[in-house]
Amino acid sequence: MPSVALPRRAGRRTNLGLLALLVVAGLSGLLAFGVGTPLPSRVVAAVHGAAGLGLLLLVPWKTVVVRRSRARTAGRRDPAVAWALVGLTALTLATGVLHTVAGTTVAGVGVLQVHVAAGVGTGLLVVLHAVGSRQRPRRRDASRRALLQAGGLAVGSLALWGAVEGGQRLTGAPGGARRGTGSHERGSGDPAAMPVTQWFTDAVPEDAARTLDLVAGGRTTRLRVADLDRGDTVTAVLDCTGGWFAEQEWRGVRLDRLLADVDLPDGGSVDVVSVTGFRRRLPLSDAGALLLATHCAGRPLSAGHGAPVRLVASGRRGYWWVKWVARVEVVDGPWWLQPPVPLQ
Ligand SMILES: Nc1nc2c(c(=O)[nH]1)N[C@H]1C(S)=C(S)[C@@H](COP(=O)(O)O)O[C@H]1N2
Ligand SMILES: [Mo]
Repeated sequence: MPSVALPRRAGRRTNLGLLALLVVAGLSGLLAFGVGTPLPSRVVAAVHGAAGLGLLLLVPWKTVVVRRSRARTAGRRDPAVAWALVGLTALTLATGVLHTVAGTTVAGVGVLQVHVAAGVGTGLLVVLHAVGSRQRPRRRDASRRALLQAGGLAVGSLALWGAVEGGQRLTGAPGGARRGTGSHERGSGDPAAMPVTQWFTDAVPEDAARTLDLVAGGRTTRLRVADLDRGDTVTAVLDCTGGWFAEQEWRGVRLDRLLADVDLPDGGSVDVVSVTGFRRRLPLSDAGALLLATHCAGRPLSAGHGAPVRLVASGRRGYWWVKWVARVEVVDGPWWLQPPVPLQ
């Protein structure tokens, strides 16, 4: 019987290894929504992929652990949570890999949306499952041997991730051309081919604003959208957390130019608010890198892409790029005083 060949401690270590990988995968997955600049997003995506794939390395051991504990605790513990956890973990992993190799949608379903939902569910079940089998930390968990095993698991996970990524590049699979964030290219230089994407809380409005209210120092100035095309251009990558990206040339007015005549509070922020109510707050210190765009690739924005004016926030993920902007308001408060992702 295989259980004889597996010492007790190995069972405990398998579980700890799985827990560690799940925690790292969950945290790096959350973090992936927050980073948009090349190096940090590459590191976070690599750690996320490796932690997920690393779970596969422990499947043979976990199988033995489960068999043994079933024999020991037969009928005493409700296995429903455990099996739901297996199912959701498998779904999360499968959709993660599917997104990597196949792209953003399969049969009309957003693969990454399913991945995120299944991942959140997995996180909840991990908590339930771990509470049911709570363990105290033990001296031996930090023994030389345990640390070597943990290091081996980390190296093995990264190697598996490297093999998947390298394999895609060698075979010319679409996943080989992904950006560091893990996103697939969709419609660079061709806005018509770029997806129209809303955050799960929002929809394309029937009527977009014709004017933009600039609120600063207690005064509101109503600007005509036509006056916002001042010829400032920036080439920037829109990278949606739904798993696609596109590079475009955007044209409009840089936010620091728009605010040139305004008294700006030290350490203040700017609220960029859509007609739909969708909003993001950004630090004023970024104003030189932010653009209110009326044009994309030399043509006026389409309704779906935010006409008549949208925010272009280079280096930030897509949900910062507020579309259908109706109000720009300078505020004293810090930018981080808001939900980390849009909730309205
Ligand atoms: N008002 C508003 N702006 C928004 C969104 C939204 O739902 N509402 N979605 C954001 C997200 S998540 C992305 S990825 C980009 C998508 O821009 P696109 O539709 O022009 O490709 O718009 C951002 N701006
Ligand atoms: Mo997005």
